[in-house]
Amino acid sequence: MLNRRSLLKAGTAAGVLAAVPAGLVIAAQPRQATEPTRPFTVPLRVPRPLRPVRLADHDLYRLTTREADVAILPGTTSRVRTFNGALSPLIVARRGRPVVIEQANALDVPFSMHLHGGHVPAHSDGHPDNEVAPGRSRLFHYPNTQLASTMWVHDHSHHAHAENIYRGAAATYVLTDPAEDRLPLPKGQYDVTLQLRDAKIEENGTLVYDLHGFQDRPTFLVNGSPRPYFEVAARKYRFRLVNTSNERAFVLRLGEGEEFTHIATDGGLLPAPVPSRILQVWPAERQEIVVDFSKYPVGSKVVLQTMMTFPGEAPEVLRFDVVRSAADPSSVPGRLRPAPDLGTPTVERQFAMSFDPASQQHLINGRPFDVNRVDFRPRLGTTESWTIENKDTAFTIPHSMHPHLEHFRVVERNGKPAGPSEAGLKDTVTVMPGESARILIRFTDYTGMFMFHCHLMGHLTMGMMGQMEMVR
Ligand SMILES: [Cu+2]
Repeated sequence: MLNRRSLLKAGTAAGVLAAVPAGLVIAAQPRQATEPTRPFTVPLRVPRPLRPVRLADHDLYRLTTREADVAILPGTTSRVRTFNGALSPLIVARRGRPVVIEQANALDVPFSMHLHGGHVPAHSDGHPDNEVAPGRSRLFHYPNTQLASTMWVHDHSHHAHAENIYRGAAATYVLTDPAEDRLPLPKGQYDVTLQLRDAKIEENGTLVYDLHGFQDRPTFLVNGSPRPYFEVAARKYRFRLVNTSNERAFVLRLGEGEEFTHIATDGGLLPAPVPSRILQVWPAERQEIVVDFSKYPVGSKVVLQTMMTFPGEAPEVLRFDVVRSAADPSSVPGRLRPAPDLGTPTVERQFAMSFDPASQQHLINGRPFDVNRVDFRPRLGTTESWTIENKDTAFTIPHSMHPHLEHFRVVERNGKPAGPSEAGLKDTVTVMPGESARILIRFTDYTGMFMFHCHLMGHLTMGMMGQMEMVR
């Protein structure tokens, strides 16, 4: 029998998850007393891209990881961990133009920068062996040879990473390329990054962190603002959603269940747009959509809400206020980017994800993370087939798999072909209890040690990680 304490340690609430595959009902519970703000009183902050130092062959950014007092709830400030003093900063990079980030660590904990979704050499991947100690600095090299996509930057120092992410240190990293630029998708001010997450913030502004407190984070933040509103023109927008939560999944619905267009996932554009009314965004995932506000009269207010909530939580995430008309030369073409051919797999691997109540650890193939163990060694130039099985039917805990370095394709869910919304490149796949996913992953050029892990940060902290060494 699972008691409350072990459930908290384990991962999530059964009743909540049961709603996901079964049919997604709107939570209609009363407002929770611990939620200190009313929704839609704060405007959305839209980050401007950080300005690099432009050198001959790369763009240089200096990011200082440090604490800062930031206004989140109206009338208060919250002590958070940041890059350069701000929540949700944005870096925009260009395919073929390398980025170098000099990270100076002014926190009192180690920090190891990881570009989530980045195809980067091992020395710049944020392996726990490459932690930047307090008071030290280090260069991270991002070659940007991969296809356009929305990525994000967060800590990967083992043990401190969950708290560093929770306390706010998360940057969005958008990579553009000429092929995507040529498409008539919404651009400029109509292309907006939205970091989504949950938090527990007391009325005085104190941000409360508890490794096991995932059921008590009732305040939803978008780019660091609590349930904000965003004034939009009556035209199409591209939204790049990045879930930077430790454990929270967002199951998003627009207005009364109106249609939007799903255009991209973790690794960039889908082969073709997918008309959608529901969008799941699991921790660390990116999902991109185009919303056409021209169907709403000026003066309309359209609420984005999540349909998977814990009891007592308000479902609202963000409100779009349609305040003006505007010309709209943008469109969503019927073909976006061909699905890459990852080749024929010659190696098969199984990954059983499970929680062990005796040791209170989360395990992959029965073992917790050990930095002195290499779990396997993929050969460069080969394609592998990985089957990820979530064995946690007793605890109804979702798990995900995030291999560093290479994107993959989800080819099967529970033995059946995956759907069109998973037809593009992914780097994080979530698997529900008792279910499985099969992915194809091809190892191309970089050798060295890289991590793979569940991206529910509590699970990762409690052991659900391994390492693979790419070899020639
Ligand atoms: Cu997990």
